[in-house]
Amino acid sequence: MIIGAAGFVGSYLAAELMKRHGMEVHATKLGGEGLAISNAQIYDLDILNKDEIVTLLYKVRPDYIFHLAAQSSVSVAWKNPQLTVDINVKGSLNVLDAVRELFYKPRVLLIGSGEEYGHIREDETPIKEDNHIRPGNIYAATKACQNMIAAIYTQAYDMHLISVRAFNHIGPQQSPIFVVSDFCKQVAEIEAGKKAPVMYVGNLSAKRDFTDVRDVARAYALLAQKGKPGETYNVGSGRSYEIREILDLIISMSTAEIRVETDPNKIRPVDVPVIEADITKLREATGWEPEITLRETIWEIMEDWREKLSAKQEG
Ligand code: A2R
Repeated sequence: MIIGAAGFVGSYLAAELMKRHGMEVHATKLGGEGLAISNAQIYDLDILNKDEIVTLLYKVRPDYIFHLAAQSSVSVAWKNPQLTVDINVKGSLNVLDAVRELFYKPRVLLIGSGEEYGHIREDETPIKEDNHIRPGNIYAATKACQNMIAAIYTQAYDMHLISVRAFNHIGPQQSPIFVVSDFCKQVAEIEAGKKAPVMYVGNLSAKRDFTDVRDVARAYALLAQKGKPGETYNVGSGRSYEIREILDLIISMSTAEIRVETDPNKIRPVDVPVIEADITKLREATGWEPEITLRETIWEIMEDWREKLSAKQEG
């Protein structure tokens, strides 16, 4: 069962579980959201309502639960901390309490974030799971809280809860509020003549660890099966790139003449200089390695935006 499957990761994870692992997938979405996954059962579920979760779990009786439902935006978390705490802490606790009431013990994968580490010092890079966490925003604090509750519940109630800390993931269909999708969308708009040939960028010197969403989905499927309950695993590529390098790569994939300008709105007040995951623990537990290169992913994201824009023009 995938809880919160209407977001970016959900349909990639569903495809991975069905195709590579032969699993029967049941997926949930919020009432107002649209979601179609072929061969999967879809249910409406609001994780703020624990009784709804209990009823659904008794009906489906999943062996594995992937809990993706979240308020996943750092900027929305600043604007609406109450909602973020409700969904990410109370909602996750509802899921865990519902699982605790079951008569059997499914394996549950809880998705946290590399953001939990907060300001990473240079000597802590690449960062390991047992490093100090110093969450620097409300989103990060809620995910750190989810992680702590999972560790406590695993011990106290002998539950099979596995936590991950996911680093930046990218791929076709991601919202353009995230940097790579934003840059690719801007290039596609310039190519389509919908925008002046100027790219607006934020801080280009930050280094981040990017992984293709399909590689991330593969890691989640493996960790749900092979991860150790009560443990936390980083999911990233283990390598960081400067945003400037990514920008150059994206621009090199276009024949358009593009000028680059800084947009002060895209500069964050505090930005961590380098975020890079140590993925030794994930490798050792599952044998996972990233398979899709940054260049391949970026090319697909560009093509996806080009198609979307030309479909719009034709329509
Ligand atoms: O906020 P919306 O309308 O996009 O819906 C999100 C949904 N969601 C909920 N589901 C059930 N009950 C709720 N009360 C509730 N509130 C929000 O969870 C969205 O469809 C889904 C999460 O998807 P994304 O925000 O696209 O996250 P993504 O990229 O799929 O990442 C999955 C996980 C999240 O835990 C992130 O925090 C983490 O990976 O990085």
